[in-house]
Amino acid sequence: MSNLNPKWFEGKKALVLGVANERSLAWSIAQHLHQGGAQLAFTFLGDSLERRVRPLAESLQADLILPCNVTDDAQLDTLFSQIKDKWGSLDYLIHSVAFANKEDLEGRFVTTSREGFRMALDVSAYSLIATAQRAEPLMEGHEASIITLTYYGAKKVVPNYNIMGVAKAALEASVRYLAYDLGPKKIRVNAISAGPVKTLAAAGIRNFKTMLASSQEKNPLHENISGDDVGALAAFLCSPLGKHITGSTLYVDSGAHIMGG
Ligand code: IMJ
Repeated sequence: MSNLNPKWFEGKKALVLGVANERSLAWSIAQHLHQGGAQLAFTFLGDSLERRVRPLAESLQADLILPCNVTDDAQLDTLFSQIKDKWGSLDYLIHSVAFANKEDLEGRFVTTSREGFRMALDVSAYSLIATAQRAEPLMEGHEASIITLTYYGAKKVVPNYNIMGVAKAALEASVRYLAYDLGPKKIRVNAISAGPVKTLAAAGIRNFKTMLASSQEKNPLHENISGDDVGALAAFLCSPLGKHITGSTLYVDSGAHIMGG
């Protein structure tokens, strides 16, 4: 793994939401921040993810490993009060959380239920607002950076992405409004739109292997991306090199998003 200045994140504190296993994009970002000297906190949802996340977090000497269901305001309050008690401040928030019901990620979008819409938008989009509003008082005066993960299905139709496309569109718009509100406090907010990577979020998706092959064939670089590419961009955005970038959705997709026919 290559990084920027190896000392850029010394004394910086990062909260990482959304590590599920060693393939998670959030994990690649955490590794890059750790390599630059950042101290880390991780969250997990439920016992089975705790068993996966804890050893990973400990391997980077994480200061905090805490439970967090992003749909529960009380759990979010507890999370941020524990961050405040331990660190007193926060420099980076990595939001890499999404969920839609399985039945809403296949078949026809037109059949999406009210509850399926509510669930996908709550977990995948509102959670950025909910975490940003609690991070704000800890980030003030820290040239802080908030990063979330998105996907091209927010912009154009990707078969089966369905309600997640709508949730990611809401997420990308939220990035702009949050960037506007938090800008005066020097808190930057950006989204990374990653090309397809075989993570847990992609497991079980029909024809994902075929999709990876065709995306490689069609993108300008003829290469798929890796988690490490996402970690590198996140490190850039958190570093002083990214100090005037806010409200943006940046693509790490080997140029796939520029293609028309
Ligand atoms: C997900 C669904 C359909 C097509 C997809 C994806 N493509 C890609 C993804 C082409 C790349 C992965 N992705 C970008 C996501 O945001 C996935 C989110 C997701 C995945 C699941 C799977 C298991 C489940 N709910 C989920 N909710 C969100 O039950």
